[in-house]
Amino acid sequence: MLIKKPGDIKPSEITDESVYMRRREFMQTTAGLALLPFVKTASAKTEAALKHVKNKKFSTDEKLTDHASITSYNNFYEFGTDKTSPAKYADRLTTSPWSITIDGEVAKPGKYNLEDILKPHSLEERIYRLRCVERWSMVVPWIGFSLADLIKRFEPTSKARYVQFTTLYRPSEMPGQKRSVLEWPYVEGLRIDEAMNPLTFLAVGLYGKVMPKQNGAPIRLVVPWKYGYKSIKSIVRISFVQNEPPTSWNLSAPNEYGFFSNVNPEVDHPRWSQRKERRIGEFLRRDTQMFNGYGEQVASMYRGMDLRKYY
Ligand SMILES: Nc1nc2c(c(=O)[nH]1)N[C@H]1C(S)=C(S)[C@@H](COP(=O)(O)O)O[C@H]1N2
Ligand SMILES: [Mo]
Repeated sequence: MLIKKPGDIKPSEITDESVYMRRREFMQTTAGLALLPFVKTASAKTEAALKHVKNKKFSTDEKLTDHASITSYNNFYEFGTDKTSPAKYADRLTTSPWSITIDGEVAKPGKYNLEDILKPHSLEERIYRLRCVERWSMVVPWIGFSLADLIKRFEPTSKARYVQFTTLYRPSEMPGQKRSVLEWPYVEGLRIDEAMNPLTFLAVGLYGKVMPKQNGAPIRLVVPWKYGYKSIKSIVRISFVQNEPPTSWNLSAPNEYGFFSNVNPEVDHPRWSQRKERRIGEFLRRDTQMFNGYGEQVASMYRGMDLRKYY
C-alpha cells in the first residue's frame, strides 16, 4: 500500500503535517466516514501535544516520513502480522495506568508508575532514521529522552552487563498474542554500553504528540543503528542482567536474526541482501549505510568484533 509507483504520488503526500491533519479532520467529520466506514483506525485520533525541545545535534535533516505512513504502516505483531493491523486494532490497548518493573542487577529495583519514571526527564525531539530488516526505512521525529539518563537513576551494579526489555503481555487486548507467531511476551536486549550510548532513546511520542498506540505507546525503545525489531514497543520491564538475554527474533529464527542486529549492508539476511532499502514514500531504492549512517557515534563499540559472526 505504501510502496508507490511514481504515478501514484499525490500532492497530498508532500503537504506538511498541519495541512495533513486538517485534511484528516475533514475526512473524519464529513464524507470520509460515510464513504470509508472501514478505515477508521487508531491513527485517526488526535493525540495530546507534548512539551519538548528540539535536539538538532542528534537529528538528521532528511525529509520526514509523513505522519500517515508512520502511523499506518507498522510492525507490532501483538496486533497482527500485517502492516495495517496495528493501526486498526491497537486502539483497544489500555495505556493508563502503566507501570514499569526495574529489576535484576540494580541498586533501586521496584515497580514504578510511568508518571514517576518520566517526572525527572525533560523531553526532546530527535529525528532518527529507522531501518527495518525488511528493507524499508522511515525518518521519524521521536519525542523522548536518552535511556542512559534513566539507567543512571536506578544505579545498575557492576554485574549488569546487559539490559533486557519486555513488552506487555495482555492477550485480552493484544489479539496477536493468541497466536504463536512469536514467543510472548516480546523481549529484546542490549549490551550495557549500547544501552548507555547517547543515541539510545526511550520515546513517548512522535510528531510532537503522545505516542500513537500502534507505534508502541506509552513508551518504546529507539535504537537507530540497529534493525527495527530491536526498538521494542510498549515496555513493562527493564532488567539488568549478567548474561546475554534472549530476544524474540533470535529465539524465532537464530540463523536469520542475531543478538546485535546492527544495520549492515555487508551482511546479507539468509533470504535477501541488505544492501538497499526503500524509504517509505519514495520510489527509487537507496543504498543502506553501515550502522544505518550512525557509525561515527557507534562503530567504536564493535571494534575488533567480527560483525559476520556477531550479526
Ligand atoms: N513489542 C513489539 N515491538 C516491536 C515489534 C513488535 O512486533 N512487537 N516490531 C518491531 C519491528 S520489526 C519494527 S520495524 C519496529 C516498527 O516500529 P514502528 O511501527 O513505530 O515503525 O517496531 C519493533 N518493535
Ligand atoms: Mo522491522
